[in-house]
Amino acid sequence: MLAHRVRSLSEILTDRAREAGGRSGETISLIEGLCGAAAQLAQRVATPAADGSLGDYVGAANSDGDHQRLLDIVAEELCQKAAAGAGVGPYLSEETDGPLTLVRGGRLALAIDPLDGSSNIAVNGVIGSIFAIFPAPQGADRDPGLAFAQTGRGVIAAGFFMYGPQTRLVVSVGAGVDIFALDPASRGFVLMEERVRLPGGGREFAINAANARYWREPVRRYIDDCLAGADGPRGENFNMRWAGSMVADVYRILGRGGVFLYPADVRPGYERGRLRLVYEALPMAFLVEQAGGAATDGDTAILDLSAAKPHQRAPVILGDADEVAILRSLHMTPQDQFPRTSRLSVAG
Ligand code: AHM
Ligand code: MG
Repeated sequence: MLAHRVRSLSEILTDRAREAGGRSGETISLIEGLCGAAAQLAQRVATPAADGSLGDYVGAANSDGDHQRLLDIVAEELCQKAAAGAGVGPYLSEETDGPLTLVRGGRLALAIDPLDGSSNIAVNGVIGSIFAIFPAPQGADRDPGLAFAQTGRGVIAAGFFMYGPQTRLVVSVGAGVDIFALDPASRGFVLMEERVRLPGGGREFAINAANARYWREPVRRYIDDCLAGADGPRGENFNMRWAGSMVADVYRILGRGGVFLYPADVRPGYERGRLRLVYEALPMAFLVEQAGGAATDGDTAILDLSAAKPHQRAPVILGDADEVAILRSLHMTPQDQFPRTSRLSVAG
């Protein structure tokens, strides 16, 4: 009998890309390059620095006005180097002022949040790197921003690394979602779970409830109904989780369902929520759709959105398709005609 041979990340992704009907070689090389960067980053995160300072601010503000921490800069250098090594043309990162051209004539464009959840660094919480790969359109050498003005339907592949108890990669090249874990000894990523599907029926929501007083009515109503639990219109108890790190929340949702929300609210600057469309919302929406879930900004499917500005924000509601449909229906309801309960809104 033939011994069972473990398939490598590249073999699995090659099969998936064939299934998705896309060109695969360059995309898979880029994902492998990012795996190398993530392995180095994971090692850096796991190693106590002599000065204990990975979460320290280093002064400069990034594109969004957030002050950069040392690990933000380390992550950006590793990711940008990996992208250039894989021949990426247009490159956009949370840490760059705008789109760059790394390699002229590069056929792939990379959008990346090199270090997501940076407020978790100092508390040894889960952090991650989120990426989306697009085709570089014609004229991208002259204007790399063109690559990131496509809607999410242009995404060829997306994924995120999660630096938690284990370092994991959640990735899709357009034919389902697979999860890999980093083996620190070999520095290789081994398959953990293939063709991940949201189980459906999740009864867990993730939202920063400290912002409750700023929420608009649709979100307030949805969360009120969840909080009312078995005594309320939903007739079931809900649980709440908020990791402060989108990678950890989305990872949990891929495993056991539920919804994640970072909605628009009435605070100045939060009219389109907090998360960035191109390198946070689009890749997560791509993964969640590939796993059978849904993602909306309240009106439009996230993957149908395109960015007018590279660092544009988008309200994000993603997870179980049924729950996302309830939230969308609440958003579509004129405020003066609000249904008494969200259950009524589902029923019609
Ligand atoms: P970052 O890229 O600056 O770390 O911001 C994104 C993070 C997400 O991971 C997380 O869901 C959200 O910000 C948390 O925001 P808040 O601190 O408002 O709860
Ligand atoms: Mg981020």
